[in-house]
Amino acid sequence: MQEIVSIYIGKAGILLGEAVWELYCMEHGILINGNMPSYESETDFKFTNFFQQVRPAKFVPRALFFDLEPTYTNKLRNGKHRFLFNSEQFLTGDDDAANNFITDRYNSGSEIIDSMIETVRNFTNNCENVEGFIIYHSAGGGTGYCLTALLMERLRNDYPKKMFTEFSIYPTPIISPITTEPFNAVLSTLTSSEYSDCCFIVDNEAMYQMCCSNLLMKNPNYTNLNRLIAQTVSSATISLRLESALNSNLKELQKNLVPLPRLNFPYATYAPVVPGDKIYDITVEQLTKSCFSKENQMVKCNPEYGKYLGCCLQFRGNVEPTEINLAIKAMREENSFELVDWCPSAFKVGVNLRKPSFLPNSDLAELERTACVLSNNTNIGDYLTRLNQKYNILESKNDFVCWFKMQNIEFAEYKEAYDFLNQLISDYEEVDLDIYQVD
Ligand SMILES: Nc1nc2c(ncn2[C@@H]2O[C@H](COP(=O)(O)OP(=O)(O)OP(=O)(O)O)[C@@H](O)[C@H]2O)c(=O)[nH]1
Ligand SMILES: [Mg+2]
Repeated sequence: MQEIVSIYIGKAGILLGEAVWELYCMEHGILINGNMPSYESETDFKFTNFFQQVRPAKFVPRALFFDLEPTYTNKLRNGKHRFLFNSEQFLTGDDDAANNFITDRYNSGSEIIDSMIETVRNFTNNCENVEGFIIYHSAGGGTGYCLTALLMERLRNDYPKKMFTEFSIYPTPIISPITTEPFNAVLSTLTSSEYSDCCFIVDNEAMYQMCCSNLLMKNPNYTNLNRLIAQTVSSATISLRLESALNSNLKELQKNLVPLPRLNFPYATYAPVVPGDKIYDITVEQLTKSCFSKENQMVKCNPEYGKYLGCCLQFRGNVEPTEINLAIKAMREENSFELVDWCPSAFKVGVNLRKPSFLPNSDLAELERTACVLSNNTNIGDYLTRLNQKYNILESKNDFVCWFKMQNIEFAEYKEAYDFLNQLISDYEEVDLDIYQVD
């Protein structure tokens, strides 16, 4: 058994975690108290890499929740999933970093970090052979950025052979008015490059627009966003939780998506995103096409540009392999996607025949088949350039810079992260132009 431990940090991480585990439980026939009524008839027990079996038909998520303050962990512990988790899976301080990286790092974060490491250690001691960690957090939040950075630095050191995957939620002023978030997001990108094998960017702006345009919501809230992200995360991880010929573990996922270690920022596209009240049937060809359309991307990047360094198309539900072959052939004939020349095997396809599950009162139409593309495409450079521009606008506003400059060391760190971001953008550009040099 190769266990995968999920870690949720800060408010966004924890609230997303709640939506993700609600969906995982439904998918594996586990009730909100951890009991599995269909235990006797279950045939595929691979999911126990995500759920610890504590009694024959009772399961506990392999998940940990960390925050500097207790509001959101308390919400989860006292909410409808209170019997799903144990108290050892939560650790909080009693502070809030108010989106301030420096306060976090040097005060509350450094106080709690040793206890976090001990919590992870105790948890992994109950596992046979942990394959790796999946870490969920916001890149813009003080805790989401800083505590994650501290934790990853320490875990990388303590678990050098394990895989580290992230789902990192990037900020947008449309839903969060906190002006310093692009600073934290730039820093977070550097941390992900240093410590993560594979960091999926989740852009809140793209998620918000998907809720408005595809799901016809007027004012989507975080619950709506999280439920949509959870659906995508579930498709991205289904091959890890059930027997699968494609991406059956974190190592293979990373190998398929990150052929060059520095360029480790893939994103996901999920389809179809259509409202729950719609009666909808979709052909495999339409489904495949929607998986490569801008409207369904978790990060807005122009799909007409860019080359794939890696691309995994994962179908779920009632899908025939012959239909898939025809759909891919049609796409190839349209010449609508381009792979980097040096990696012609970068396009992979997987199918999981189980019908996809949907959360109760799902915003999404409950369909017989869905698909998800995980891709590392040079067009992520568009998004990183926009992040860079946000950083520049912020930097040009003197108020913040004065404040940061007073803290010499920290400003140097911001500068290093900013330079790194520019390098990353130009690396992706060079791959696109086929002039990238591997060092
Ligand atoms: N998708 C999603 N984004 C969220 C959610 N909550 C907050 N965010 C985003 O996360 C960023 C703020 O980070 P939080 O996670 O709220 O804060 P934190 O990590 O707890 O850090 P502190 O500032 O120290 O409290 C902003 O960009 C928010 O838009 C959520 O439930 N879902
Ligand atoms: Mg917080």
